Amino acid sequence: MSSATPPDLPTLPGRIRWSSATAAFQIEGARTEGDRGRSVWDTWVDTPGKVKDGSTAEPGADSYHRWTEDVALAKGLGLDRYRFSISWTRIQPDGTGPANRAGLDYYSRLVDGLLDAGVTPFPTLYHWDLPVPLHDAGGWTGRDVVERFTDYTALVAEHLGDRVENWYTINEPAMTTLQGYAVGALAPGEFLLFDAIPTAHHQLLAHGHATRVLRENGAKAVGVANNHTHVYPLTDSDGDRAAALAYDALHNRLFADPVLTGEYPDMSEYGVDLPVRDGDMEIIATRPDFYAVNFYNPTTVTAPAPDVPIPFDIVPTPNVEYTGFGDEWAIKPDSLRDLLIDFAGRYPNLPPIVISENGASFPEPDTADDGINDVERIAYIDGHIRAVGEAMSAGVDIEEYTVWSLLDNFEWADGYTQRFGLTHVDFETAKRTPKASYDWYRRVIAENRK
Ligand code: IFM
Repeated sequence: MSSATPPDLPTLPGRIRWSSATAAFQIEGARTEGDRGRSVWDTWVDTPGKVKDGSTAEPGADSYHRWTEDVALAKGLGLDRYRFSISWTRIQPDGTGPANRAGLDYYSRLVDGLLDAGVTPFPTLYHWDLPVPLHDAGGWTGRDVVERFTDYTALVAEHLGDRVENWYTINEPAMTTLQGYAVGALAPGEFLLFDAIPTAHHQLLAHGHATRVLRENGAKAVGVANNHTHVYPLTDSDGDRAAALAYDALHNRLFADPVLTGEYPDMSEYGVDLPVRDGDMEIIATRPDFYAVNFYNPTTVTAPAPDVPIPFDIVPTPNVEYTGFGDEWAIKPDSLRDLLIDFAGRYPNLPPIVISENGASFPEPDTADDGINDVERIAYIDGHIRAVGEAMSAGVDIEEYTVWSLLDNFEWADGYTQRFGLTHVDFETAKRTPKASYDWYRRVIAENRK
């Protein structure tokens, strides 16, 4: 990766909004404070061997107590918006019943603080922290969770809807289905393979119902944030091209098609029926006000060996550099451009796109006494902002770009081994130190406002 900051700042061919993101479990700490309940991620971190470095999210960046510092960081960047998530277990500790006052008050203070700082709050209702009792009742494999999520949405919307106009419903349903339920790499750690596919339907249905509830409570813009990847066959062989189509269907189309076309891609070859009931598809396909794309890396696949039960084999993307995750996370900004252009062609009624996450982790020290000159992160973000510009020039309607993340934080099963922040966090002291990328992103935002 580049060892020098690019000489000129990336500028886009039109005006967009600029944002940066975090998520509750990854930054808040304060696990039991304010009567927060337990989520599947609490179970995960309490299970020996599940988190790479044996760490927990406690106190982590401790944003529950230091949120004013984080609002100041968002303001200092000149962000239009700050994307954060609301912890279901702070609002309903057991996932049902009346709202917990302390939880509502915490997010209320955060929203007011952002508004006072001139930064628009853009919360996500669900970023993976499913309350344990709901998991015990079947989690996203069952249909009951849809009603529970709708009730939770109503509690939040009734309390914050007077000040929050823009909402993400669910973050990365694809990761919950594929990593959480199919292969068990993330909480809740189920290994259901293709039997995980119904969890996609229940999350998307929950998104559809939440959209209605949020709009009834005055929301101006609602959408789901999906994780997408541009899929490449390793070679031009028929087998590799078939593998690429299969992976594209499972990672991208399974989650985008229902929202944007009202239909699922054909999943019959996996022997799984999606549990669709009358009326579900109309609810899921309620037109979102924007379509949110979390993008990090492309995926290269090849045909699987004959005795393998899945129709693709994921292999390192060749001839590129990689992030701190090694060859699992290839750096290929033009794959973002190509994905966006493909989506605009694939979905004729595509709403405006919001890039709701984009960023990269690189090895960095635990302390930042001498500052952090994260030129690799700058090069990564620079390349992806330019890719957004190229997609805009090709006619794709893009209205927002978001860096993941405002802060170093708890990277799920990878604990603190992967730092994504524009701001370094010393996890011993929770001290925040803006990195070189923070100042660079501030200048990018200012330059693009000229
Ligand atoms: O940290 C995660 C985030 O919670 C969801 N999207 C991807 C990020 C980096 O892995």
